[in-house]
Amino acid sequence: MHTVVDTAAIQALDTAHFLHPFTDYKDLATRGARVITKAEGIYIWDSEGHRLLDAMSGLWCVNVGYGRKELADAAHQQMMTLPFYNSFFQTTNVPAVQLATKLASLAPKVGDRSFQHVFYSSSGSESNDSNVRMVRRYWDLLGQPQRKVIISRLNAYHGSTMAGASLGGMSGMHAQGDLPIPNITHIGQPYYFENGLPGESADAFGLRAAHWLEEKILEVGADKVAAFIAEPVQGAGGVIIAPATYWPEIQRIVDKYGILLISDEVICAFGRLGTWFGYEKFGYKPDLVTFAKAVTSGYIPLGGVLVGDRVAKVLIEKGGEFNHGYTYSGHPVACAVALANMEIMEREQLPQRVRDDIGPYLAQRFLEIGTHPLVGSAETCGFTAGLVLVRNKERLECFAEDLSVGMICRKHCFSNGLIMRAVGDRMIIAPPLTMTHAQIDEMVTLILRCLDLTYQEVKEKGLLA
Ligand code: PXG
Repeated sequence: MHTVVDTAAIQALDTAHFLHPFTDYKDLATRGARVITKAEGIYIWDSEGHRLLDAMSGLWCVNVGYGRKELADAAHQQMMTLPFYNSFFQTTNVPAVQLATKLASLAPKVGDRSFQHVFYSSSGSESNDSNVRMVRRYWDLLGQPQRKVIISRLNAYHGSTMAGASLGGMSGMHAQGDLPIPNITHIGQPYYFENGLPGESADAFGLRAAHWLEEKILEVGADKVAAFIAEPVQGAGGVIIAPATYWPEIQRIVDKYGILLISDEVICAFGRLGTWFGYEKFGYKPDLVTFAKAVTSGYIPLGGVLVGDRVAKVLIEKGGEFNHGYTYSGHPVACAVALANMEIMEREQLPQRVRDDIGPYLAQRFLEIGTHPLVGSAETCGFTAGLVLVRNKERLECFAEDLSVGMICRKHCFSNGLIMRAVGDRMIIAPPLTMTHAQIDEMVTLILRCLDLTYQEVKEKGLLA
């Protein structure tokens, strides 16, 4: 299907009527938005006919790739059967029940903890708002209403609603929103490249970073802490992968103080790390698991929380109404698409494929990327990866932030048919899990070309050291 679009006309209407998320409106109005018109497999096309390899899966969403007829068919069929009904007043619908059952069967049991229940929303942000509400309800029901404080991490991303942005550790978001809301506090992130001390091993750093949690618990007062929330791998923060020692020590600490552990897997669930869920990869035991994005491969909005037995048991057995929920909680069309998406992932064994085949292959190709003169560190975890642009490779010296070298690199990526995200000077990818080896090679060739072009540009500008 060829889509003909009058780019200038759409751009003018875009500027006139559409306020985009996270956008400098004045700046966008001067250049006009890139109009994306169609997608197939791992590629997207803009209205000028340029094809781009989408190494970000939309925005960490399209794990099964674009153009899956099965997902469209599932939506069509469900819309013709029951396009909507709410699940408030003691009603339910078949796809919502089936999906909750499916997710409960996919989420691995860890130790004595399993996930038998799902609370639905339509996004990651809403799901984390639900987490705040649910965690507080849990402690209230247990007669410990003073346990209100949720500890999170700096540079975490947990969404953009008032609670989501508060849980997140993005200083720019806090500054604009008078955030965080009360009873949310942050510790440092386990980012070895930036926070490791000279001579300190990654493992020693991982333990030190985990101990920040214990220090914060003691500072707040152990009886006031309700939960700790973290992403298995920090996605929007720049694909920050904690050292191996981090998660076991975090688990020891949350167990010691009896606080709930929330694993925000909006990015890491559904095969991204080579497992169905991120906690599985690192072997920790969350009480609540946030999901969204790839649950439908982004084809339709859906989010939610896997509620572990510890929390579900209290909510159910103690009774009383939980005064929280959304019009679209358990939306039948979204759940039907998610079920079809799970079927594709299971049939094509996408998590296993990431673990045993394309993940290791990407890791191998990233070793090569790591040797590039502009790259200070290059790491992968499953099928996501991050690299740091540095002005001096030997001394691992970073560029000044205001030079925005990451944006220079991103500009070259766009011009060369590659979608790669810049988080400061970290360049990151999270491609569809359907990529072939040949497509990984094609992506790596593009990445290397864009790194070369960036290197040349910063060299010419005299920015290297
Ligand atoms: N938690 C995590 C871990 C996320 O990555 C959210 C919650 C919020 O989800 P919603 O559906 O409300 O957007 C996210 C979203 C980026 C980027 O630039 C990442 C996200 C959203 C927007 C941009 O990498 N992640």
